[in-house]
Amino acid sequence: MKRFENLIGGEKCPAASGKWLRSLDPYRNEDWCEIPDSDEVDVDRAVEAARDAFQSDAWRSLTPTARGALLRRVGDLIAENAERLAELEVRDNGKLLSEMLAQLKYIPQWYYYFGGLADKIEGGVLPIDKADHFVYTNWEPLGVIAAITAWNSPLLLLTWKLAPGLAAGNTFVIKPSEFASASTLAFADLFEEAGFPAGVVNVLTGTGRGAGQRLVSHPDVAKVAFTGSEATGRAISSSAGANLKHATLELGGKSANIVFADADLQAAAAGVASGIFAATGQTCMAGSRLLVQREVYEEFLQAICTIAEGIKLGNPVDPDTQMGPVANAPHYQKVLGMISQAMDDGAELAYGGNPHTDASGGLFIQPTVFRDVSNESRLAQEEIFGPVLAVIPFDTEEDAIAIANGTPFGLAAGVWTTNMSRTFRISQKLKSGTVWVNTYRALSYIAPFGGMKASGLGRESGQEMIKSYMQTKTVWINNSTEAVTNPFIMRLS
Ligand code: TXE
Repeated sequence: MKRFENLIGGEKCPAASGKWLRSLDPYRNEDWCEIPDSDEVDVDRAVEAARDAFQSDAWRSLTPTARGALLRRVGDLIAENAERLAELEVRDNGKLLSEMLAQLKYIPQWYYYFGGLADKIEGGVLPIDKADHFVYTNWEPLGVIAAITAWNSPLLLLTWKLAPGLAAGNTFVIKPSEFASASTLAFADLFEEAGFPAGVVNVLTGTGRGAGQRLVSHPDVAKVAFTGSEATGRAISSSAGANLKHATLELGGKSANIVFADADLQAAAAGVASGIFAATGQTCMAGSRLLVQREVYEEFLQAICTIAEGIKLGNPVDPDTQMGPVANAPHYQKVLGMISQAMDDGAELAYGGNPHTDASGGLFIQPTVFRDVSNESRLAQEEIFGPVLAVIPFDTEEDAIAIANGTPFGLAAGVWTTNMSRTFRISQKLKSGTVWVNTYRALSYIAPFGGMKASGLGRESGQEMIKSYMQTKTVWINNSTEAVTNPFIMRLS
């Protein structure tokens, strides 16, 4: 079986304990590789390597312009290795090769963008209110960043942290999800190939309990950048708070796609299907609630069920496949459990609801649609992270806003309408970090992304985000030749 190793301080190495975890190919439903089962010993070594690299001349003496050049070089290497890395991701999480390859081809843009930004973060000279003082600010990196990622899009989620964080001058210890670590371990090699000093980018694999917990509470970690479940996000936030660390948290969602009767219904149906069935529904931004205005409710529901019925499930590397398997065995059981829970709670199935079996033995679940769902039900309130859509009718714009905002989450929302003034009104009132109008699942390195309420803290991507990996320093220089007037009171004038 293929083995991948940690990267710590520039050295490829197994876990100090010699233990390995197996990783599943969810399409073949068989283990295909082993990754190190790292523990506290490995975490401590990796943080030490990152801390030493942060303090080293090799990293500190690089000008921001030189760091930017390294980021652009790594972007080129990612583009050159896109196919190989996408294939590893697909093997580990069963998502479509077409989707993972499209991500890999776009990922370099984050490195080009933040590489370009590295030497454009300027401090300022302050027009200070004290005579004979020269006061300036500058932006400094935080130190060692712990990046903890989920299994659904390992390299994209990592890049959202790594590109701004490295551009800002930090060093990293990365712990990918134990369910899909192979691509991250292979990806990390590209940084040294690009010329980053050893120890700037370190990766170790292992479980949340075994490696993750120690990493987020390590005293030499300055910030935790996390993508994953709400429950783990809360645990990490508590730990970061108790240890006074910075944290950004990209958590789950229960995003609403809102379809008004005046919408282009054909375009809306395609957008709604992409929001919930693409990636087998395993995206934080999944549009897992569909709100449809009552005049077009039956017609639109029918259109969605027809799309669901026509979806081709199969081998994720086959270009004709539209939906791959669920990424791992515990998650497969969880999604099926939530479907049967919804049925026990009285939800009415409009399509699907069962495992889908084929000769591969893969972990397939039918695209599933529930109709007339109550927004108070668990089906409408809890993130399923699978191809399961809860359809809810509404009458007025106010109803739609109340239903859309009526969950603990606030990651994204989709609005389908041809009424432009409604577009502005509703975008202001939706409590979500992103609002897509007449589109869905659009992302860019230029556009901030992240959640309100239980969907997280902080944002990723966009110019401002580089500063979430930095802190300000204020320097006061007294030019006066006179002695301090009164040493026993604060200098206020
Ligand atoms: O996520 P976790 P899992 C949802 C989805 C899924 C559920 C669980 O519903 O079924 O979360 O998935 C690390 N300290 N999402 O188990 O547990 C862990 O090792 C430090 C939504 O994969 O949140 C992994 O690297 N680290 C989501 C990462 O955290 C810890 C994407 C995520 O694991 C830790 C994925 C701890 N105490 C799943 N516990 C989204 N919103 O995109 C775990 N980890």
